Amino acid sequence: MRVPRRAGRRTNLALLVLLPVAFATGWLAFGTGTLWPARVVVAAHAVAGLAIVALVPWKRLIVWRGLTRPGGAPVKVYGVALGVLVLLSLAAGILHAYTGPHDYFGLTAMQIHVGAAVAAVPFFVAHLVARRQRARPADLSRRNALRLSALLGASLAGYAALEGLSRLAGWPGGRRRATGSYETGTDDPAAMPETSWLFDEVPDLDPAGYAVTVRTPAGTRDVGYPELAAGGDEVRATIDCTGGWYAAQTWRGTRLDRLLGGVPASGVVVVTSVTGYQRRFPAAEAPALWLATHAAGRPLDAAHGAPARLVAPGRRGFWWVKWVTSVRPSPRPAWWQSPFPL
Ligand SMILES: Nc1nc2c(c(=O)[nH]1)N[C@H]1C(S)=C(S)[C@@H](COP(=O)(O)O)O[C@H]1N2
Ligand SMILES: [Mo]
Repeated sequence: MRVPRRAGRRTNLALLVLLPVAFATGWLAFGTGTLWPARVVVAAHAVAGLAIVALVPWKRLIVWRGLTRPGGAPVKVYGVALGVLVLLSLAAGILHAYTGPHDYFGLTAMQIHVGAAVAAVPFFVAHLVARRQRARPADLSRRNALRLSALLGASLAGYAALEGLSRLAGWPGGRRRATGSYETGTDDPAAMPETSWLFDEVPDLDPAGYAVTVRTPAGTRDVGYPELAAGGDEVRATIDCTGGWYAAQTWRGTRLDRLLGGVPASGVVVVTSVTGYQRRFPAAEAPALWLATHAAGRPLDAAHGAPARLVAPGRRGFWWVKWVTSVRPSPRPAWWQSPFPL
């Protein structure tokens, strides 16, 4: 089958917009911890993804035309690699969303989804360079805008149908949270996955010799484990890992404003782990952050941050610094950090 030229160009233009949108909304979803914004961002991500799926039959024809043209072997390889990675990412994303958090070849569907998307980026760039097109006035025509809107409308309807169906039919996807995560280990901390962002290893810390260094304008103080463990501040909060799982626990420990002797008038607090991992928070958030020693009435275990870890309700799991060694102010702004841990 042949694809009419103009339809081909429209398909390519739509993909040129949709692939970066899908990529960006995916990262945005990782940054969103509270439920209503997450619902919107995840829906946008899903709609972009389903619109790409809808274009696959068209793109297949364009790809076929390109591959049967003679010459240009490296360019063809980049293009095919891009196609394979995008299809892999789409498939893994859909599997995660509707069939539950399963492993494939030793990786979670979410890891494959994200990994394939990140790996596709250089091929996307190479493909754009190799198949460079000049912009034409007709690209931004009313007609093209209408067609893209129709495509997005149909994708939104498809997404709504899939969501409705997964709830009605009891598919695993119906149980996932607005962020896309599945419940694992609520009120049973031992059943929570032990998650490290990349390379941190669980340190072996003896509570007897353990203290958290708390620095305030008034001075520096080492707060030992007995004092931390006696903290009576309880909070019910949900840890939600970008890896695709969440768990609600009743955490107990000391609220950060109490630890700091009040809410700092301004500035930033840096919470640092024994491993060197750290996150920065606006100091005004101190009353909404906890240094927890207990979950579900039991001391934390080593993998989950013992002796003390941060509890940051409404923020994704990577903010919940484990094995905290210090809490201190910083002169640099809160946004002065990589949006995701590196
Ligand atoms: N020091 C340190 N803290 C960390 C991490 C880490 O790798 N190192 N991983 C973070 C991530 S990505 C998540 S989801 C949670 C996981 O907590 P858990 O292992 O108790 O489930 O801890 C966070 N705190
Ligand atoms: Mo995580």
